Amino acid sequence: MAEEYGAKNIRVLKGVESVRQVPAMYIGDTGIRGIHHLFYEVLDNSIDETLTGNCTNIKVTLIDKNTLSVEDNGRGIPVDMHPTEKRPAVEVVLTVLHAGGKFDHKSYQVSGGLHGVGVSVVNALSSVLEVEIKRDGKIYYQKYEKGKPVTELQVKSDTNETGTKITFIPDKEIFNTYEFDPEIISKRLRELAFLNAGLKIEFTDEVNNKREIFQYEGGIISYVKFLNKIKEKLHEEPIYIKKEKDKIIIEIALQYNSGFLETVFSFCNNINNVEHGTHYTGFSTALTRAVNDYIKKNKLSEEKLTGSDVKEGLTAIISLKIPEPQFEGQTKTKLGNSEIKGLVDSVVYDELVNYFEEHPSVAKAVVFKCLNAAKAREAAKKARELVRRKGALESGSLPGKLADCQERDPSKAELFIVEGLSAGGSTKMGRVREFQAVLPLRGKVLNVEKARIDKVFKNNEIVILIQAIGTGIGEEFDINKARYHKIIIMSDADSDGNHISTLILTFFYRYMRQLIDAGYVYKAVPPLYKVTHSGKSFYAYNDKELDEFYSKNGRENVGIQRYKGLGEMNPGQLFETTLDPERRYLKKITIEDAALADEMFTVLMGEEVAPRKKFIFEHAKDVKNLDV
Ligand code: 0RA
Repeated sequence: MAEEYGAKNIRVLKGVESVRQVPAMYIGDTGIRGIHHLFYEVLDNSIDETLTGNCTNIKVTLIDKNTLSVEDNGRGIPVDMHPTEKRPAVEVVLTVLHAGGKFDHKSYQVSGGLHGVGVSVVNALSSVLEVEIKRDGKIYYQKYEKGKPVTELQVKSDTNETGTKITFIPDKEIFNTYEFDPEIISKRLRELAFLNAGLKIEFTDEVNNKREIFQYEGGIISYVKFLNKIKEKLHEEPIYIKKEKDKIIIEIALQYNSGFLETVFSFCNNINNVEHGTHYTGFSTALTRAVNDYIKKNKLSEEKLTGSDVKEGLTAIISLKIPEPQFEGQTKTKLGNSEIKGLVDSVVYDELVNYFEEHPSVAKAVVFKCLNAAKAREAAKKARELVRRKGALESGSLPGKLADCQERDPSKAELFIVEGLSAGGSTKMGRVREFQAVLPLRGKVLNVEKARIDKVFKNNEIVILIQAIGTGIGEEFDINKARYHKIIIMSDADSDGNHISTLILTFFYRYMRQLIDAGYVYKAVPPLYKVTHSGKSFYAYNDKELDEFYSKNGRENVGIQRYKGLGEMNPGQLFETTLDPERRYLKKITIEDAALADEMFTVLMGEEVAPRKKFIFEHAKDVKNLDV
């Protein structure tokens, strides 16, 4: 008996050690992504209880910057003795890699990619993990450190509830970043609430004293409405499709808006498939065929629409549940199951043909919109050829306005996009020429909202920007040709500055989104004040920093210089505060930041009056500096 116990323990230790030796193999990396991966992993288990109809409520609490807890009201991890392991089942689940079989209770697997590695991996990579289980009338508790139990499974008290609560701290010996980001957590929770209609998710952020509750009875229909909230819709209600076949559940919601952008998110088993996959391809072919058939049948045009024509202004969520998904691609989230393409294609085609028959006014509005897109496509092709003939999109030819750096390795090179020629001048003088390039842009660039892609290509400042970045655009876009891996937007905190940075972000969001996805786009954060006190001076980057200074030193004999614009700083100051990698603040632009810029743009520059007023009202603080 003793020997058996020993052998089993060695197996556990080996498991824990191998995870701790090569953590990246299990969770991708050991930075900010890695610790959030731990969170996703724990959360996946609770979501799985939801998928099997056993859980209605999930509570996530950020207890301090390093400590997160996830609680569900599911069945609770089993606590009975494992027949062969001779330990409580929960201990097996939490210590044995891929516990598998009976204890791998997942109905819709997420393995195959980086997901689904199991909670034992989270345990191995946490300095502390505590589990609390409500089951069989009792509350059980056990504590682990670095994947090893440090207490027995103990009964704490009685209860008539069921559920599991896991609290963990990522191990500082493993991770080089270990602070959770409430925005990343919140985004994922909202997404999961949309994807699982009715599920209630509460997020309590005790660090910032905030609470959010996500619950959407409409599920992905609500998601589409949310994404189209401030857009002008072509039809009031999203089109909704739901079909189940051979344990595969297909759920799709779509709605057109009057814009030009495709916003289609694909999911499989609640995982966002950023590179899409066979479900998206099936959907895309079905949509194209259904629209083309409708045009032909009703003799509306001779034109044959392409896949991109029918996706202009389309907002859609594709969400599939598949028992055994295969994931591939760079991000290991591209759905690969080949049988899914045909299945989704036939379901979507049948449903859309019916829908168009029953809703002729919607069908006509969609067809009209798609035919317009086809015309624009032809125009864009001509415009792009014109630009190419000018040599602008070819690599090798660089714009004269660009003060390039000497560094040729893109991962070490930075590009500062600076508003206005005078700030551009100081930046050129203050920069480190070895690896920092400067591109000054003139005042107002162009209104990307009203301009279709053909107009965008004709704008000189935009062409220069594309040239400098080096990736090309549209079908020719190639992220590997990016000349800089840090593209830093530097603008004043006034109305013109905000305008130009919103505009550039909107442009990136719509036409070069991969730059944002790759994490190449940043915003420089120049200081707001220079504070001088007792012969020393320092910079305050926001009002909070200034207040903190006041509360330590009082307000007597303090000199304050408020910077209104970058132009007020001399090249030396600009270097110290905004350019020097050792001292500057940079904000990495996420896709959400860019989407917000796009939203601002749509509302502030677009034509719809009512949402514009509403938006300005709701975001009065954020937009006070924009000229409207
Ligand atoms: C194994 C088996 C069963 C449930 C679970 C694990 C389970 C794990 C986690 C992790 C977080 N929350 C969870 N909830 C449940 C099935 C139990 C049964 O059949 O009663």
